[in-house]
Amino acid sequence: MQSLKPERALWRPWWLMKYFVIVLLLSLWWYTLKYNCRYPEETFTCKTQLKNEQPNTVRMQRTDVLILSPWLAPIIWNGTYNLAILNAQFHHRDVRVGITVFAIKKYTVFVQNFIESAEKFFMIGHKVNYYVFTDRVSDIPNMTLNKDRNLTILKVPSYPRWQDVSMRRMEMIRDFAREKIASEDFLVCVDVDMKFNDEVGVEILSDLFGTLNPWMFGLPHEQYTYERNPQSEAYIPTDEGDFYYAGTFFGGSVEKVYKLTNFCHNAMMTDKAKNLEPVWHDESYLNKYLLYHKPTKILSPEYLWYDDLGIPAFLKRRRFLAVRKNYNEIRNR
Ligand code: 5GW
Ligand code: MN
Repeated sequence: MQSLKPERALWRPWWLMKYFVIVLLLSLWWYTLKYNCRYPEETFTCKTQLKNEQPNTVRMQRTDVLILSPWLAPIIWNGTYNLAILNAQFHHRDVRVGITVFAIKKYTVFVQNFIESAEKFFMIGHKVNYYVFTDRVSDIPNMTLNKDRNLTILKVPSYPRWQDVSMRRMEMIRDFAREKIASEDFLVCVDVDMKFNDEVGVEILSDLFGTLNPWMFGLPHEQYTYERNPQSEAYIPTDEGDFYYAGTFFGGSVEKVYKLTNFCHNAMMTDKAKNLEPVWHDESYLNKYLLYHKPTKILSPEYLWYDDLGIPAFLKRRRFLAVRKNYNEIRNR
C-alpha cells in the first residue's frame, strides 16, 4: 500500500510521453515567438527565410518597434534591410557621400576619435569626404585615411555664446551645400562629440532623413520638447508633431540639405530680430522643418544613442554613440 505513490515514477511510458509533448510544445512556442511567425506550422520556413535574408510575405521583420512612418517612410532598424542589396544599388550609382562636423574651440579634441571610428564603420566601400569646420585649423591632426576617402578642413568663425556656435551650423552648412551641389550626392550632418560603434552605411541614404532623438523615444507627442512659444518660427502646437528628431544627425541629397538648413537659418534670423531663441536651438527649427517637409527615411535610435540610457531590448545595435564629456572642462573656452 505505502509503496504505491513512489511507483508512479518517471520511467512509466505515459509519463515520459507527457514530458516529451510538453517540451515539444514549449519549444514550438518559443520558436514561433523568436521568428515572429503567425502560426507554429510556419516556424521552419520562417527560420530558413530569415537565414537567407529573403523576404517573407507573411512575416513582419520587426514586431517590437515601428518600422514604417504614416507617410510610408521606412524607419531604419537592424533586421529590416539587406545591406548587400543596398550596397550593390549605391555602388551602381557610384555614390559620393560628404559628412560635415563642426569642431569649434575645444571641441577639436573630438575630431581624431570621430574620424578614426568613421574609418571603421561609416560608409565602408563607398566614396567619402569628411568636412571639418573649425576655427582652430592647426589643432586638427593629420590622419591617414583609407582608399576613396578624403578630409577637408574649412576655416569658419567662432561665436562667443555656445547657443550661437550650435545654431550657426545651419548657416554654414547651407553656404557649403550651395557650393557642393555638383560634387557630392548626399550630405550627412552630425555632431562631433560622437563615435561610430557599428556599421552606418548606405541604408541611411535618402532624399531627406532625420534621426529619432533617443531621449524622446517612446514618449507621447505632447511631451516632446518642441518650441511651444507661438511667437517663435519654431513653434509647434501641442496637438501636432509625429516624431521628435535630433539635431545631432540629419542629412539627405545636397539640394534637400540646402533647403532644410536655409529654412532653419532664416527662421533663426527672424526669431533673433524679435529676441527669441527656441528651447533646443537648432534642433527646434529642425523639428519644425521636418514636421512640414516629411523625411523620406527616419533613422532609429540605433543611429544615435547615449549609454546613460541603458541598453533596452529593442536596441540590437548601437551604431553611433555620444561620447561622455566633462562639461566644465570642454565647454569653457
Ligand atoms: C560648447 C558649449 C556648449 C555647447 C556646445 C558647445 C560647442 C559645440 C563648442 O564649443 N564647439 C563646437 O564645435 N560645438 C559643436 O556643436 C560640436 O560639433 C558639437 O557636437 C555640436 C553640438 O554641441 P554639443 O554636442 O555640445 O550639444 P549636445 O546637445 O549634443 O550635448
Ligand atoms: Mn553632441
